[in-house]
Amino acid sequence: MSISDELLRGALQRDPWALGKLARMIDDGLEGSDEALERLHAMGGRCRVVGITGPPGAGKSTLINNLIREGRKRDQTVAVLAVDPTSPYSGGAVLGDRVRMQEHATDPGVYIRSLATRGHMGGLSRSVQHLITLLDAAGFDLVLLETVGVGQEEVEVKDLAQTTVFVTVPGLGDGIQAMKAGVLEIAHIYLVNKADRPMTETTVKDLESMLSMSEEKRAWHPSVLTSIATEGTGVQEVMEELDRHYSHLQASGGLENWRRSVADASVAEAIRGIVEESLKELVNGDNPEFESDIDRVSRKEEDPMSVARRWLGKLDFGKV
Ligand SMILES: Nc1nc2c(ncn2[C@@H]2O[C@H](COP(=O)(O)OP(=O)(O)O)[C@@H](O)[C@H]2O)c(=O)[nH]1
Ligand SMILES: [Mg+2]
Repeated sequence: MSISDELLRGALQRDPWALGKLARMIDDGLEGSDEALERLHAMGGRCRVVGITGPPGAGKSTLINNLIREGRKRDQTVAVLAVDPTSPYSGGAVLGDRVRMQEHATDPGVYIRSLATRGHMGGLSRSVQHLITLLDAAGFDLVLLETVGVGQEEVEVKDLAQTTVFVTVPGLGDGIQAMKAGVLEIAHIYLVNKADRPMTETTVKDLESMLSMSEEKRAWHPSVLTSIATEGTGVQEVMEELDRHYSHLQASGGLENWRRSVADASVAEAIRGIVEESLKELVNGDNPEFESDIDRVSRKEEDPMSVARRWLGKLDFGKV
């Protein structure tokens, strides 16, 4: 099966079924996906991408549910990509969560997709890049990326966002541990959710002093906000801070830098994909010359690096 114009048209009209199907086809690298991505790439360039990251249970999905509502109030179309195995969108959470999300299930201005952390042909980051290209072309104003923020792949995914919100809860614990581990050095907004719990003020102060200790002189000073996502308290302020950061990006040239760094990552990812494809063909291809080189390496007559270099010179990447 190849990607049809009809499917592409459906996706561009934000039909959830068409979006889901096209996303899967692109993910599987089906015939026509390169061409589809080429067309989609040219159509986009306007959407805002916001990363929501933080430890499991901090309230990211609940916050996102509220941000969707705020976005819709402002007449924005909103898409959510949840890279979180415990995300309620995937049905992995308690019933109550899923019911809450139902609120947006029939709204044509909202699209929610859950991504497993494994099983993407070219890795998670490439899948998310392609999905953002698709959602951007389809005219979504706001794309919210939910990640738990652990592991290299997720850090790469986080870098696809223009603004990152780090969600934590009172009492430090996991959140600060994650930051100490260096996984989450740079968020633009820090949010202490579950502010209905004790220790909220202490946590805010701790975060603020941690941020002020960071030696680097940055043009953007991250603020620490609080929220009670289950009640919708503080969500408006998060939305306003998101706007403030976006204006800052526009004024400081940060948006251009972001576009360039995403382009950089996408091209690198695409090159990696092409090389991997060629390699797969070679290894599966029963190529006697390749097999004999493998034999030579196994007999220690030649080293792997020299053989690899020779083959890289020989491969016809243009064919992939
Ligand atoms: N007390 C309280 N519970 C909250 C708040 N926000 C979310 N929760 C609850 O915390 C749990 C985890 O929330 P969820 O949004 O799934 O967290 P995620 O794993 O970060 O996406 C759920 O049971 C929510 O109802 C809050 O502000 N206060
Ligand atoms: Mg979640």
